[in-house]
Amino acid sequence: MPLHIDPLHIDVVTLFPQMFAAISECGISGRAFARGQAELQLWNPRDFTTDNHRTADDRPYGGGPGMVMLAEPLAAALGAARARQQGVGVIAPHRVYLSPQGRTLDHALVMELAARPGLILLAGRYEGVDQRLLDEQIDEYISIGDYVLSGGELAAMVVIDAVVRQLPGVLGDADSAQQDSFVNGLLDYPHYTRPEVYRGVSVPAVLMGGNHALIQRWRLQQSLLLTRRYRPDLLARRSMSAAEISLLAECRQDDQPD
Ligand code: 9D3
Repeated sequence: MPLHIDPLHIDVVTLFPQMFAAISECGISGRAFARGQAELQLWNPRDFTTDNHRTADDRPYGGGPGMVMLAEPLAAALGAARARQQGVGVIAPHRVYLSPQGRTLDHALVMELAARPGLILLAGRYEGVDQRLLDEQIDEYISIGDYVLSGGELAAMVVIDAVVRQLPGVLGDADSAQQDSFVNGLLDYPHYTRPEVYRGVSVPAVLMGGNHALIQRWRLQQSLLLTRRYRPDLLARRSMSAAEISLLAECRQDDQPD
């Protein structure tokens, strides 16, 4: 076992650095940052303004609603982030702008990001960012789905949470990332814990029997049935083994999970 693995270096440029306490101080990602498996640095473009009002945005040329983030404070903040990464040995950090126009985040993209030595994430506010800054400084645009957020921060946190849990050593053997749903291309099976009977509803008998081969078979069958019902698109993108086909065929109509 290696004594220490290079941390993933993450820098975020944001007008709301306080929001990132949600991932830096809590849960699995919080523990990964505390252990030094990943490193998070936050840069506020307002700290790189030069006027008395610390102006970070202005009205759009051509008119229209809302405000646009100024290129210069963002360029200065991104430059500080890049210099910081180069100082820890990341020669060319991957620069991401969180944007509704971006490539939609999925497991494959999460794994691509987790394999990089360093990430710089730019979270926008208002209507967006001056296009010249994006053209000059950004490698990839990423969206987290087709709905409107108030800014890029929550999207950046989604990306960071999903990426950090894939880093080697972040999850214990028990809930290894290999067992996560979407790794095998299926939805998760249902889970049960005490009590054995809750409001008159029993835990499925197979889970109480202690036959681990049978339990494994039941769980895979539940995953297949749930995926067929709720996410047939996932099944279509994935090849099926003979064993899986027969597990699905076993309960064509009845015995379906909710
Ligand atoms: C409602 C305003 N929109 C049309 C005029 C443009 C718009 C600007 C800024 C829409 C959203 C945002 C803020 N969103 C993000 O920064 C964002 C986002 C999102 O809204 N949905 C999904 N993924 C992402 S990543 C960044």
